[in-house]
Amino acid sequence: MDNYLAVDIGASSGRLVSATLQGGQLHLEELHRFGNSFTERDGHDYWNVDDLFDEIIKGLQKAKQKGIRSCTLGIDTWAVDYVLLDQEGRRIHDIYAYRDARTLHAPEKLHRLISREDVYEKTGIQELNFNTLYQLFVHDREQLAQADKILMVPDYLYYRLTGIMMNETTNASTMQLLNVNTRELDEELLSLLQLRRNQFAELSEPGQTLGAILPELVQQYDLPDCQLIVVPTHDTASAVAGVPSKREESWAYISSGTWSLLGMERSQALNTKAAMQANYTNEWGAYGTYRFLKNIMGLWMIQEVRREGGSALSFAELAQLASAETPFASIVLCNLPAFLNPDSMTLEIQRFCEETGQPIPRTPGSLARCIFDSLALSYRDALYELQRLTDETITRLHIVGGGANNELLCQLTADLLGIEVHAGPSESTAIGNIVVQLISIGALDDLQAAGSVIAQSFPTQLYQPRTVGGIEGLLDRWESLKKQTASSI
Ligand code: ADP
Ligand code: LRH
Repeated sequence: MDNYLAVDIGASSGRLVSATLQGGQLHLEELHRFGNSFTERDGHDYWNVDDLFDEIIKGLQKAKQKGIRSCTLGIDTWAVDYVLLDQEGRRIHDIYAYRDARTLHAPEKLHRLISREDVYEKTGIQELNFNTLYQLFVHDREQLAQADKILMVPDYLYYRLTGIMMNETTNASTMQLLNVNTRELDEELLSLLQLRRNQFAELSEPGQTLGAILPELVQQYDLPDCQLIVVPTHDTASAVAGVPSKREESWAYISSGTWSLLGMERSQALNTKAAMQANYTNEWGAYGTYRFLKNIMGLWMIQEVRREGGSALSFAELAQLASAETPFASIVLCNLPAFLNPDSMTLEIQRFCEETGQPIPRTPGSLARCIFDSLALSYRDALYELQRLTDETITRLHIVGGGANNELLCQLTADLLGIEVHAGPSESTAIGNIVVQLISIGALDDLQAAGSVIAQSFPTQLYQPRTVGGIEGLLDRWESLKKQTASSI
């Protein structure tokens, strides 16, 4: 039987999943799971990519122990973070985590040299201060000049396994350096960063076959023989390829994990001024698609509150406690920069509630409730903006990713947005990674066929919208909070 392996590493956890396709049904098995987080050192936040590489090796060893002797393999991770390599392919710095504060004011500085409008027209990518463009802009100039190659994190993991360098397009688009018209790195933006085109590798599209795992690694660690296939290496691109939609009706998605990414799949970029003002982005997807979406602060907020509480309660328990709380007692504007990487998320939420004259949530249940209510209100704004900007009426909302397990948040979303929510699969990212491998080897025709197979293989949970009591008053409170506080990420 043919085996397809996916390495999917999000900002909060990673996993290695194996899949088989039999009789039009996709079967998944999780072989290995591990935590992921950044750590602070000397005032900066860094990822530990060596640990991540070791976890991939452990996962591959488990695959071999399970009897998988040969397979295809794809890797996806979160976006925007990068690795500088010298001529020998060695890393020349530690890998900054995108929440590191060094880029807080980078956009203002860069936009003294080129306007925000021009960058958006070229790239279609929303301004987030942690985009690679801004990270490279504030990176040590000498180190940048020394860099022989600049790879994104998943490109680097592919390189460590195969010895082959590439810049995969879905993740490369989040650099905010790709030009939507030429579909290449933009020369003007490169020269603003004092970079040369040859400091990046060739762009590779999802679906290409890259090569085998290096024989010395196979031998040293006793790994299966794997052919690495280029998948959508940006986790959100894989998550959307993993949505169980036949892609016929007008559907939108929320990829619900550390971030909530709410948007639509489109065949063209929509880089108008209105889209820019609403901070919508056009990230590249597999097979020429674009993800027109918005970043919403997402479950990062509950991850941090849980961590600060000593992780005594599971996410399921926190959602359970939240269900028993009074709805909408306190709400916060999730996309405020204050919530991006605060010293304490709990204190930051409490401070916002105090300053806006709302009850201060003090228990795990009331903090969780405040987060879920506020996320659902943010989704409501984003969905209305999405319909306005695309001039489409959305009839179906898919929620995929770990957040699809959160019944309270899924129901709140259906209720506040007044739309049918189809929740699941929670492993859509690994699934999207795998279906691109299947398309690549010819076992599936295209994303549409993949959507049908996913829908048949992974039943979703349906949430019908219900009436929300006192909605007018709630929306008035929400609007007045927005008027009080202008800036958002
Ligand atoms: P990422 O890929 O960004 O690391 P995931 O897609 O793995 O994120 O989603 C992780 C999130 O899913 C957790 O932060 C948690 O909020 C949510 N989650 C996972 N399982 C459950 C559950 N059983 N109940 C409620 N929430 C859950
Ligand atoms: C989600 C994600 C998102 C990016 C952010 C950096 O994991 O990749 O799409 O905006 O992390």
